Amino acid sequence: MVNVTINGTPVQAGEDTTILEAAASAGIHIPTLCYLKGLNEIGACRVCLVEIEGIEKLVTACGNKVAEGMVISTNSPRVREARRTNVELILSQHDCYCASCARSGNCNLQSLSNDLGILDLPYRREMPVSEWNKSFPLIRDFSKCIKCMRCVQVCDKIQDMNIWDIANTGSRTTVDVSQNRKMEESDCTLCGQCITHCPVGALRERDDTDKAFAALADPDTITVVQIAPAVRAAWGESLGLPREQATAKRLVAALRKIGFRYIFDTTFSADLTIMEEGSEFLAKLRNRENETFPMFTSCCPGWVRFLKSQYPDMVRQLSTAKSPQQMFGAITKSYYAKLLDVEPERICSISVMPCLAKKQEAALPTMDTAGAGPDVDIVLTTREIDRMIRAEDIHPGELPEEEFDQPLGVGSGAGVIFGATGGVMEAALRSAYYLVTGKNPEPDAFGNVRGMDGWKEAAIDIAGTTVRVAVASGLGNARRLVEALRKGDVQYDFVEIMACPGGCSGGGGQPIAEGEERAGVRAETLYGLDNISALRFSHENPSIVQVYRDYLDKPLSHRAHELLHTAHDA
Ligand code: HC1
Ligand code: SF4
Repeated sequence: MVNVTINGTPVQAGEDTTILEAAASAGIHIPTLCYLKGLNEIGACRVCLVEIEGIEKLVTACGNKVAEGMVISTNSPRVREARRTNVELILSQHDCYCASCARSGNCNLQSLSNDLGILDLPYRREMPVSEWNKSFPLIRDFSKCIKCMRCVQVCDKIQDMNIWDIANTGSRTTVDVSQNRKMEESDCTLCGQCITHCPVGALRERDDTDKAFAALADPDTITVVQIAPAVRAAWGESLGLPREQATAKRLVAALRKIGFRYIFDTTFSADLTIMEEGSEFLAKLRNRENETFPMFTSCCPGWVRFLKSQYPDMVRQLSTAKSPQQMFGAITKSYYAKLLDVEPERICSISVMPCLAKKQEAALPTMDTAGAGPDVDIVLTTREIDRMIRAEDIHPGELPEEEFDQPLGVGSGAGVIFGATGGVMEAALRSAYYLVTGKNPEPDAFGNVRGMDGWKEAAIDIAGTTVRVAVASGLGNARRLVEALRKGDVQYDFVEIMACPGGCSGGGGQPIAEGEERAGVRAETLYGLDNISALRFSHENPSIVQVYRDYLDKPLSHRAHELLHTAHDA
């Protein structure tokens, strides 16, 4: 332990502690902009400058450690002036049109410059202008980039994709796609982690809310919405709703108020995925000698994109089951169009997802199974649906909860936990156990694949057969796992991978909580919902039983193959 004084207060801190952490431990807040604990501690923005007695130069609090006897000031006149000047210099190269920025009201730079009372911009310079293909699901606005390097670090260190790099020099320095490529030529997985870690509005998703409003305004169009599992754990965050109020049913009420006609639950088709993928896995196990293991889950389109570009020879190990989003779209434009007795062309199928890669997945040419255009016409992120709610001046906290429509609005707790890392595996094992033994396991029997660890493994006994499973989230972890498989260091039968750390609950389309990782808290909400659900098994979902009885026949049937499976090689 070392003893220091911060702003006149004696503080004890461990030897390896940064000044920033030592101050925080004493309740003294030092503003930061580029800092991300453990990931970006490079002091690029120079906002966390502090003064140390006896040292002439101001130093960054994030990049310097405490030492015995240090006398530190975080708010001396020199510090205040330098901090202010540094923020003014950052603003000099930043497009400050806050009113038209996706991050307005949720921007670290905006609040910082407000807090510092910066009311003039003394150092304005020309904004860099660069071309960007705005039809790509991920958009960079160079004029808003503050070169904090967070996107570079997240993409390199967490996702191991190295898509971003520093470009140009001097005052023209910026961050751009590495190796002089266009974004659409890169291997970007569209995980969106660079967006959720950007402190300003330099990165965002393509906005598709105008398409949704256009569908709502067309009297001939029937809008059918599906809400993804992880959205229910996060949608209220950026609307200021407490967790208890931000329920799925209150989101249903808000969407109905916007004017969406039928509102369903992706947990229904998560259950359908379990039936198909679980049956596929069991069929592979029965034919073990002729199959390649492990089988990989295929519901995360960021992971599917990753595998296609990084390990194309392993794409055939993906389950052929489509993701719940796409199964839902295919069922909507076939079975549900029949139930409504309308032409599928009249249906606009809209999904609300915690994810950007889902926008690209929905646009794949193979995802037009019903022959009525894309099975999912519009994909909106959680952030976009929140924006639509705000645009309509709806205050969900004032609305009573409303039920999902039927029959595609019923999902089990097993479907709900799809939104957390390990959830797909756990849900699949619950039903696989039933399909093999004819009996339900304890609903929590496979809970050992829960938790936020990036790479988890378990050996599960199903009627005397040991099934080796693994679960990874975050693409850096996915790469380590795949490399270990290829080297023969590990052997698994079934592997779940989600591109985003923590799974969909930490998805790149979720509300942005500056500097905070919310995936774990959101996952707890999902496990809580599963725990209190009257329905814990996908195979017991009455709507699933109905859709097989009336339309699909049985898992892996001819029609199920046509609608619910794909080769993933588009
Ligand atoms: Fe996900 Fe999925 S869980 S991919 O993480 O399999 O996006 O929430 O909707 O499709 O169900 C996302 C979440 C989501 C699909 C399901
Ligand atoms: Fe990297 Fe993901 Fe951002 Fe693409 S979306 S640049 S893979 S962090």
